[in-house]
Amino acid sequence: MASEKEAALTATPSDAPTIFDKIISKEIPSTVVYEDDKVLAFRDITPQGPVHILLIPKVRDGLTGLSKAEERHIDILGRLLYTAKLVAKQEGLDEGFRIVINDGPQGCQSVHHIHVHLIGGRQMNWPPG
Ligand code: DGP
Repeated sequence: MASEKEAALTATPSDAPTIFDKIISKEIPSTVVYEDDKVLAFRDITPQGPVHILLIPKVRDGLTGLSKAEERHIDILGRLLYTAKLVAKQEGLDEGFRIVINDGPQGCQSVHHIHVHLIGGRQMNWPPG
C-alpha cells in the first residue's frame, strides 16, 4: 500500500466522489463512533495513535479541503470541531488530544473530502513531521 505521503502527492484534487462517499453510504464498512444528520465520525484505517478518528461532513458541498472553504461552510467547520471535542470526551481523551486538518499535497492530504483527524491516547511530539 502506498504511504500516506505518496498517496497525497498522487491524489488529484477534484470534485469527484471519494472513498468517504462510500463510507457515508455504508457501501464500505467502517467503525462509526458518532453520527448525526450532518457529521460522521469513524476510526481511521491507518491509526497514528491508540485513538485516531476522522470527522467528516456528510455533505461535502464543495469542501474538498480547508483551502476551498467559503463563508457558507462556517457552520459545518465549527460543527466538525465541536463534534471532535464531544468524541474526544467519549473516547476518554481527558489528558489531551491532537486535531489535524491536512490540506493539499504539501499538507499530505490524500482524500479530497474535508476531514478532521482526532488523534490521542499517546504523548504527542512537536514539531509534527
Ligand atoms: P489525509 O491524508 O489527511 O487525506 O487522511 C486520509 C485518511 O483517510 C488517512 O489517514 C487514511 C484514511 N482512510 C483512507 N481510506 C480509508 C478507508 O477506506 N477507511 C477508513 N476508515 N479510513 C480510510
